[in-house]
Amino acid sequence: SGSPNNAPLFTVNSPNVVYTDDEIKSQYVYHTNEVTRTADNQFVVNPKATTYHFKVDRKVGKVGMMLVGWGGNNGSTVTAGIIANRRGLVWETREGKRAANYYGSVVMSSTVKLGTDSKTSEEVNVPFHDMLPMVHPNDLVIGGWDISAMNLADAMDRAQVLEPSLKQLVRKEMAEMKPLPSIYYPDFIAANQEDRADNIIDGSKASWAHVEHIRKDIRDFKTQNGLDKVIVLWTANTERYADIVPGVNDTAENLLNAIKSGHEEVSPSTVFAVASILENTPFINGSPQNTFVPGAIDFAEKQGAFIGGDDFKSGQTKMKSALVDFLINAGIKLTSIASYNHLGNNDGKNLSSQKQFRSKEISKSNVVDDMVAANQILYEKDEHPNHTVVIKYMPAVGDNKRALDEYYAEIFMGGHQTISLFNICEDSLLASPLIIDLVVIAELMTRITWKADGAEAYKSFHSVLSVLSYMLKAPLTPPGTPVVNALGKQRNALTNIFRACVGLQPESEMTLEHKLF
Ligand code: NAI
Ligand code: DG6
Repeated sequence: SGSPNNAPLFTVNSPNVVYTDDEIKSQYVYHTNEVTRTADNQFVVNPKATTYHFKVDRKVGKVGMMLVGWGGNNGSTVTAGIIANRRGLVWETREGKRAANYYGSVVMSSTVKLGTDSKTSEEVNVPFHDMLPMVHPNDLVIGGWDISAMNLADAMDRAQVLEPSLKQLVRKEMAEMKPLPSIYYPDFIAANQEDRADNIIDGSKASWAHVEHIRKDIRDFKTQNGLDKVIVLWTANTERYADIVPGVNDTAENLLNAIKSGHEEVSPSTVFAVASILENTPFINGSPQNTFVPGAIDFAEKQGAFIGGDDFKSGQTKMKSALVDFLINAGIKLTSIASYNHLGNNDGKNLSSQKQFRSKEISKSNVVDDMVAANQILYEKDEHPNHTVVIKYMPAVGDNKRALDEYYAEIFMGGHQTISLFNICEDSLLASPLIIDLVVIAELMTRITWKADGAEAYKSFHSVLSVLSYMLKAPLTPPGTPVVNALGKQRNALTNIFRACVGLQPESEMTLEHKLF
C-alpha cells in the first residue's frame, strides 16, 4: 500500500491537502506557545501559529539496506527475519507452528489513530506503515560489510538466536550472502574480537583510500541491484569513544584532513559515516560510541546528508524511558535507578572490555535527564537521581540477556516505593525490528521536504534526524537543540510530524465529542 500505483489506505478530505500521482502536499498550521517571564517572576504565554508547507514524494523506489557488522547477531537475525517475512514462512517450534511477523517494529506492528467513525463514533486506527508511502521491509535489498568473512547462514548459527526449524528454511538463501571486507582499526574495539577479523581491507588506521573504498562499495551495491537509494546502518561492535581533539575532529575540514593524514583518533564508524555522507546516503549509528564527532556532524550539515544515532534503544532502556516518564509525571520522586544486566553474546564479550563498556555506560545513563529537569517541584536545579549501570559477560546465557532494574522512589509523606523489574529475552530479536524502523523512516525522510509560508523552494529537514529518537538510547539532535528521552514524547513527535504531512493536527486525546453533548 501507499504507492501511487497502490491506492493509499486513507485520503484526507481538506483544502489544505493535495494529492497528485507523484506527491502529497499539505499546508499545516503549527501551534506553539512562547513564554516570557515578567519582572515579578510570572509567566505570560503567547500562543503562536506558524504555517508550513510539506511535500511528500510518493515514489518509494527500490531501496537497499547496507549493514556494517552484517554477520553479527543483529545483522544475521534481521536478515533472516526479512527473508522469512518475504516468503511468508511458517515453522515448527516446541510450542507449535510460528509464522513470520514484524512484532517489535513500530512501523510494521503499531497503529495510529486516524479519527472517529462517522457512524459508530468508534476509534479508527490504521497501521503506522500506511500513514505515508513507505518502503515495505520485505522489499529491502540487504547487503553490508563485516570484518568476519563468515556467510550469513553460518553467522546465523554463530548467533544462536533463531529456532533450528526456521534456520533450515532460510539457510540456502543466506549461505549465498557474504559480507564485504571491512576496515578494522584494532584499537577501537575489544582485543577479544581479533580472532574473528579475517575479512579486512588493508590498513589499520583511517585513510582516504578507506573512504573511497567504502564509497565504491555503496555505489557498486546500488548499481548491481538497480537501487534508487541505499541506507547504511552501523550495527557493528561498540567502539571506544574517540577523543575530541581540536584541529583533528572538531570541524568538517579538520576531520577530512585527519582522515587523509591517517590520524589514529578517527574510528572506523566515522570513516563509514564520512563515506556515506559523500554518497548522500543516510547513515545511522546503532551503537553507543561518538561516531558523530563534531566534525562529522558539521560535514553532514555542509553536504546536506542525513545522519542519525546513537545506540538502539531496545529493552531495559526503552522501559526506563517509559517508566521514569510515568513516575515523574505522577509526581513521584525517583531517587535511584540501579540497572544491572548480564549477557553471553559477542556484544557482551566486546563490552567486557572497559573502554567499550564505557561507551555503553554513557548512552545508558543519560536517558532520564530531560524528565528530571522538567520537574522543579521534585528536583532542585542540577539535582539528579542516583543512577548505576552494570553489564557482565556470562557466555552461558548467549543472546538471552537478563536485565534487572531497581527503581527506588520517595512517595507521600516520606514513604518509599521500590519497583523491581526482571526482563529476559533475546536481545537481537528486540534490536532487529528497530533496524527496520530506522531504515524505513530514514528513507521516508529523504522524500519529505518543507517550506515556510511564502517561501519559493522546498528544502529537506535538518541533516540530524532527531525524528528517529524513539528507536535510540542517546538521540542525536541538531547542535544546540534539546534532547528528548521521554518515550511518549518521542513517539508523538514521530506520528505528529507524519500527520502534519497529510494536513492532520496532532491527536489531542481530548475526545470532546464524547464529553460535550
Ligand atoms: P555482534 O558482536 O554480534 O555483531 C557485531 C558485528 O560487527 C560482528 O560480526 C563483528 O565481526 C562486526 N564488526 C566489528 N567491527 C567491524 C567493522 N569495523 N566493520 C564491519 N564489521 C565489524 O553484536 P550485535 O549483538 O549484533 O550488536 C551490534 C551492535 O549493536 C553493538 O554495538 C551493540 O552494543 C549494539 N546494540 C545491540 C542491541 C541489541 O539488543 N542486540 C541493542 C542496542 C545496541
Ligand atoms: C548489555 O547492556 C548489552 C547492550 O548492548 C544492550 O543489550 C543493548 O544496548 C540494549 O540495551 P537496552 O538498555 O536498550 O536494553
